[in-house]
Amino acid sequence: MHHADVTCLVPDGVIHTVCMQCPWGCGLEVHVAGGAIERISGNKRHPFSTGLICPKALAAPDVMLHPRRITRPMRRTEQGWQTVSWDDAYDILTENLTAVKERHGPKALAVAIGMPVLLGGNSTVSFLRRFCDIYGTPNCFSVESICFRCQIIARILTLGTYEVPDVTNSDCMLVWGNNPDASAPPTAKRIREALNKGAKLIVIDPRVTDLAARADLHLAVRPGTDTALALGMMQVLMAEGLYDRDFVDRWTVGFEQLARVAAEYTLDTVAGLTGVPGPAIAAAARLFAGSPSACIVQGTNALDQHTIGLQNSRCVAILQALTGNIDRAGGFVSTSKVKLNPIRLPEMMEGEPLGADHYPLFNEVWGRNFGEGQSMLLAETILDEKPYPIKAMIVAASNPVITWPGGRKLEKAMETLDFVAVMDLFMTPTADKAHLFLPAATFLERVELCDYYGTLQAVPYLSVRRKLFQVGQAVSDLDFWIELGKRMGYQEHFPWADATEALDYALEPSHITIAAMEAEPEGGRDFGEVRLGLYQKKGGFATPSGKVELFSQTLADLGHDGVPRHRESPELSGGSSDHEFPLILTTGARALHYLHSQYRDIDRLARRAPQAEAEIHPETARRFGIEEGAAMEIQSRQGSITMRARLTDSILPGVVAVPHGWGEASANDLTDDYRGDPITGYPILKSKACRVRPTGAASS
Ligand SMILES: Nc1nc2c(c(=O)[nH]1)N[C@H]1C(S)=C(S)[C@@H](COP(=O)(O)OP(=O)(O)OC[C@H]3O[C@@H](n4cnc5c(=O)[nH]c(N)nc54)[C@H](O)[C@@H]3O)O[C@H]1N2
Ligand SMILES: Nc1nc2c(c(=O)[nH]1)N[C@H]1C(S)=C(S)[C@@H](COP(=O)(O)OP(=O)(O)OC[C@H]3O[C@@H](n4cnc5c(=O)[nH]c(N)nc54)[C@H](O)[C@@H]3O)O[C@H]1N2
Ligand code: SF4
Ligand SMILES: [Mo]
Repeated sequence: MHHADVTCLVPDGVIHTVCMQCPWGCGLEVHVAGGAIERISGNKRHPFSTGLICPKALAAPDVMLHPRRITRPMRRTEQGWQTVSWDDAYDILTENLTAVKERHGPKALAVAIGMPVLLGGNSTVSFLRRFCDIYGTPNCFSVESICFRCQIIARILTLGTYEVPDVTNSDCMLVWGNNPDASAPPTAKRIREALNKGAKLIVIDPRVTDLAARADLHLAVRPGTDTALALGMMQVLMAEGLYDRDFVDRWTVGFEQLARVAAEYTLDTVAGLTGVPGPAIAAAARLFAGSPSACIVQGTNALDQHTIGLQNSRCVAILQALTGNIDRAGGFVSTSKVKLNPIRLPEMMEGEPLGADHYPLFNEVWGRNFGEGQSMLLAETILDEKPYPIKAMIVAASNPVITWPGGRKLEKAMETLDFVAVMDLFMTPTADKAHLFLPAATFLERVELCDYYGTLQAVPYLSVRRKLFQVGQAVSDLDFWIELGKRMGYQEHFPWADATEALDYALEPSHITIAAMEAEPEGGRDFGEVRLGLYQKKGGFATPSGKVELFSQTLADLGHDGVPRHRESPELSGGSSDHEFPLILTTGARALHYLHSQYRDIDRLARRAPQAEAEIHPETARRFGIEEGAAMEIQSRQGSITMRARLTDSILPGVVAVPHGWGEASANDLTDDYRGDPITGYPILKSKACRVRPTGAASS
């Protein structure tokens, strides 16, 4: 890419926009001088991020202007990649999509999206799905098959809505399977502010994270045993009468069933399962229940990617309810949502997505349809052509060959497809499988409506992402899907000239326009409210029973545990009793400077952590002859990779933590698309069996 291809679209000055270098959407100030970015700073007036900025955001111009960035469409030919015009690219797309639909029906098109599309906000995703609805395919997939959706479903099943922790006002925070200093800086900032005001902190994590080191209590749990730990805490609350009896009596169903199960989880039993000493479990239960307000700050995938993924998250919601910390300041709260015109046209789509039969709750809970297939079925379906053929795929903003468990299988499956288009900034291992490459705009080159702060934290705020630059012929994801709709002949349903017009249509019921938002001095505006005491006002919860469901009839009717129970990961039987694969593998703990497979070639980020490192306790390392800094082979039942060993006593002995997103040593070569959680079909990425040996050592 040549810098001559960069056009600045805004006057010199300070422009407010929303970061997308990771999922949190912090408010940024971009200082533009002489048509270029002079510097970027945090927007102090953005109520979600309050001025925070992290190294990834500072590197945004490096991504935008990266020499390896691709900013023109390309088609694959026998001679290699060849640049084509957008007109040609749309012709190739419409020709292939039309042919696939004629030959195999609309379901034969799969669309897979990653985080950067999800972060376009609900409206960007909805416009993309509107395209799929009209085309007729239900087969939309996203990273939510492995991330976040699981806990949303669990909270809805338990509380009727997705509620979030009100960290700012909390007296006690339980940070569970979450290292926000790496993965969620705005949350880390809020937690530290609450600590400085005197709040208590409990951390449940097999590693001593920075917050764990500061915590009043750190429970170093054996991966995959969190439900047992939670039941142990519940058992203490019940035995000692520490739960909120009034709330439980008036507003919950299933207490007796829960109590019967919890009674089985005595401190001795739980200590045996989890490795956490009984007194620490009791102390955590007492501290959590004894605080005037308390909230659980759950990570967005560490508790989900297990056989008991959904049940782990059910436990989180149940502990909130048992202590009465629902719709209450400092507990769990929800915010009102901005009113948008409906964008989806589900009545036009044909049938249900892959997985709707086996994982009905992943598809829909009580009429609330999530509109996604279970991604872990995709590779298998393509390869086996069962229950029907999938023949074309569009990948937008995702690098599943590296980031999805079973990515190599998907890579093979993609090679068999009639047509693959990938929209990205760079030539990734996934884009390398495409017939057509579509150049995407970075977040500095696109208009979007960021309406998710209420779902991430209790901040009812709307922000607009601004288009500051045009780089080459890069197009924003939203603009692409609108234009593709028109080219496919769906003008009637895509009447908008561009993203701004489409978003203005979406915003109509709220009487807000993108232009009005852009004119706001702080780059966005408040809407609605944090809804405290909602269940009292409404006289109940949005569940079938109208109460918090400690026992879930919906789960029981589908043959699952109505009350959560510990279920061992199929690969681990009682911890380290497996002689062949004696260690526990957890993958994907976040590193501040990277986002999944991204930024490895952004110098200012990569030099902070130039090499992939797997964490292992010195005692465990000694047992297997592993030395600090040496190359170590990690083998699971599915595969093996080699990674440098980092010896640290801040990880539980017997556990190996492998980061994901590294192309040369992909954690997902150790995982597969086995759908470990019977409720959601989530894969197991955090409680697998493995073994290690120094590289070069003879195979055992
Ligand atoms: N810098 C950066 N930020 C990111 C991302 C990134 O790639 N880079 N990714 C973003 C995305 S999409 C997501 S989903 C989030 C993920 O965010 P989180 O899911 O919150 O992931 P982490 O913050 O790494 O915290 C996970 C913690 O869980 C611990 N853990 C592992 N297994 C278990 C277990 O079985 N039980 C318990 N209790 N703890 C366990 C790990 O040791 C780790 O400290 O981060 C987001 N933010
Ligand atoms: N083993 C293991 N695997 C994991 C995890 C784990 O914990 N362990 N975590 C999982 C989780 S939680 C998630 S969310 C997934 C993430 O999986 P992905 O979403 O596949 O993650 P990324 O590597 O960030 O891929 C994003 C791609 O989009 C491109 N891109 C960036 N901005 C834009 C844009 O604006 N438009 C378009 N079209 N492209 C853009 C980037 O160049 C990059 O290639 O990874 C999962 N993989
Ligand atoms: S934490 Fe950093 S990368 Fe993530 S949105 Fe905020 S500033 Fe951007
Ligand atoms: Mo994620």
